[in-house]
Amino acid sequence: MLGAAAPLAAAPAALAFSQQAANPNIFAPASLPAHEIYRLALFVIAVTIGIFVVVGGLLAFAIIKFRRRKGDNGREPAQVYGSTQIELAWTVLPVLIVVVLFLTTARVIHQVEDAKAPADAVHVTVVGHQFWWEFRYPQYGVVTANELHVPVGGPTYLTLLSADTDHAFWVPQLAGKTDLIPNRANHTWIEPERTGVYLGQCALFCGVQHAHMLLRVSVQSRAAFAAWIRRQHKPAAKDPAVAAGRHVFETTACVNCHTIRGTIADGRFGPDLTHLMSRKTLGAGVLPNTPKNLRLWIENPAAFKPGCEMPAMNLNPKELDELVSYLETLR
Ligand code: HEC
Ligand SMILES: [Cu+2]
Repeated sequence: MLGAAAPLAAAPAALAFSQQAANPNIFAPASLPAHEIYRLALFVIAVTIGIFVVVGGLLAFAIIKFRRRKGDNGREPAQVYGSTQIELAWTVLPVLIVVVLFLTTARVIHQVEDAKAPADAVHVTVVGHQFWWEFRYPQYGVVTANELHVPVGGPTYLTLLSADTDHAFWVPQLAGKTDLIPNRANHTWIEPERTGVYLGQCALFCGVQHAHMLLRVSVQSRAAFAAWIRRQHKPAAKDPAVAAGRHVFETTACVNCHTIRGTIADGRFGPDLTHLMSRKTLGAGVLPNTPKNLRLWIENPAAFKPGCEMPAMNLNPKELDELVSYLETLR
């Protein structure tokens, strides 16, 4: 009963929450490759609108000019065959249009795909999981989940891997879509020009909870990004006041799936929880990260993400309270 009622109770909060960041918009680029893709899209749309107007105009002209009128004798009109000029025109023109579209597209693909990372670029390894995102910063020894932080005004290079099946990384305002494929490393990059939160989504069907595999990218000032990295780099908080909750965590299967740096928990199947409280969301964007939601999530993750890869651990209410108090200290 409780499990079934939980998503309903959580719905209004989740709704208000999704409004905190602007909806992803392919027509509002805020980063380098997204700008190039946007310009190319406008060009292609302009060309195709031109084709539509010419073809539609000729069609309308023919329909109106040669419509049946009163007093027509009802016979078929004279049939005209084989105008070399017209046939040449409607063969050569489309070929030229296709060549132009091909060349402009190839140029943008080359610009995006073959850009070399400058020495000062931030590197992030993105690992797609059913149904969440792992972000590793090898330069800084930082690992987080679902909420990517990057500096404004400089390039961040992303290496895209998958732990299970195919996923796709897509934050429309920052860059085009790039697939994450098992046993293969794909690459993309972003160079955002405005601070803010940009939303994205796994864009390749990867299983039942594919639609709950949201991406949040926080583009921060250089100083704010450096401060975030410093905080994330610290080992997990060790507050003696919540030792009981920590004990519950360390003696439950949580440790096989989750890492909390500085404890025995070093699982990599689920998100790194070392700085869980620095994240605004739980479960790749299904819930705002509040103590109440955290408790509901641990009690029964499937109430919010049916089919997700975290089991309900059947803890009693006391253990749940202690556990949540402990997790709340992981800032
Ligand atoms: C079988 C592996 C497994 C076990 C055991 C497990 N988890 Fe998870 N956990 C996951 C996975 C996978 C996710 C990601 C779910 C998703 O978003 O689809 C997750 C997500 C979470 C999250 C949300 C993190 C975030 O940033 O969104 C929290 C908090 C969490 N688990 C806590 C716990 C606690 C506490 C326990 C022990 C009571 C536990 N987990 C046991 C696999 C596990
Ligand atoms: Cu996915």
